[in-house]
Amino acid sequence: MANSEVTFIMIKPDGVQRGLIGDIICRFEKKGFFLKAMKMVQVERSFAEKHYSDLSTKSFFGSLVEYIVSGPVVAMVWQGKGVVATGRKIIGATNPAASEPGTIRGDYCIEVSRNIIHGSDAVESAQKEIALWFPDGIIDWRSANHSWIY
Ligand code: FUP
Repeated sequence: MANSEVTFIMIKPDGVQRGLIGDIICRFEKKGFFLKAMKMVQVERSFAEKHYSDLSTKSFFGSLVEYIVSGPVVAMVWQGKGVVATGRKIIGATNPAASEPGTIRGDYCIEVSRNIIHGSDAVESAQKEIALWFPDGIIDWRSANHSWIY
């Protein structure tokens, strides 16, 4: 079913330290997406390297991994119709200099290396990332709001 699409969203260490967790959750929730899973965790270097394995040849890979392991992150699974693409729109462009005001990155950050949040870029990568971050699976629940959103 289209409205069962899921994406992986991570609030990075700077987003956690700056007290932006509530605001970020609020934006996804008010849109009509459902929070399916959430945990706060500080990951090991090898885990961060696995999450960002597609970027391992990039010059910024080392500093990106340093950044992700520097403090706790909030890992979440959000569900809803088109949540992967719409989630990316809510987040804004990778480089905050190019993110529109009104997006999370457009409103709250300046540097690409401190861009506070991650969102899966495709349905397939979302599946991969959810399996990596939530290896024990997630609770299968359906919000009572479902019939009001759809
Ligand atoms: P995104 O999908 O928006 O997270 O973007 P990428 O997968 O291309 O990049 C992952 C992360 O690498 C970004 F969120 C921030 C970091 N990055 C840099 O630090 N420098 C760059 O030039 C590009 C990305």
